[in-house]
Amino acid sequence: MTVWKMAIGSVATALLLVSCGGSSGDNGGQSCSPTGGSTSGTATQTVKVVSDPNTIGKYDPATASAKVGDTVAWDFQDSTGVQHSVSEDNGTFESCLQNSGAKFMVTFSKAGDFKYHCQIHAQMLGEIKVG
Ligand SMILES: [Cu+2]
Repeated sequence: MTVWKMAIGSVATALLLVSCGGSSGDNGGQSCSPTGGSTSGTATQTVKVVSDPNTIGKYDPATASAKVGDTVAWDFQDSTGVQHSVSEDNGTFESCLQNSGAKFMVTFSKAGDFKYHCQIHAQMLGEIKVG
């Protein structure tokens, strides 16, 4: 985590000022800074972020399992032009709103069930079970 904080050092102050904790999705992503992940790396598995006629968007698969040390990539592929985010319920990771074509990768260093959602679509829910 220390390395990541150094990487975003220049925006850390802004992050604190707006307190974008990612817990409730309080804005349109304008002042959101991604945290807890990266945009490049080697993933052990991929979750697609795609459109869905009933829920406006969905994670595919919605539930995935991983081992400690695995890296999960979210591949933003909503061809309808709608933005989505990957926001862990407790703020462990936060992609902020992204357009199709973006990637967000998270390496899980401890076991647990990591539930996440989309900032702007309440019905978009996903979970990574790490064990
Ligand atoms: Cu969404």
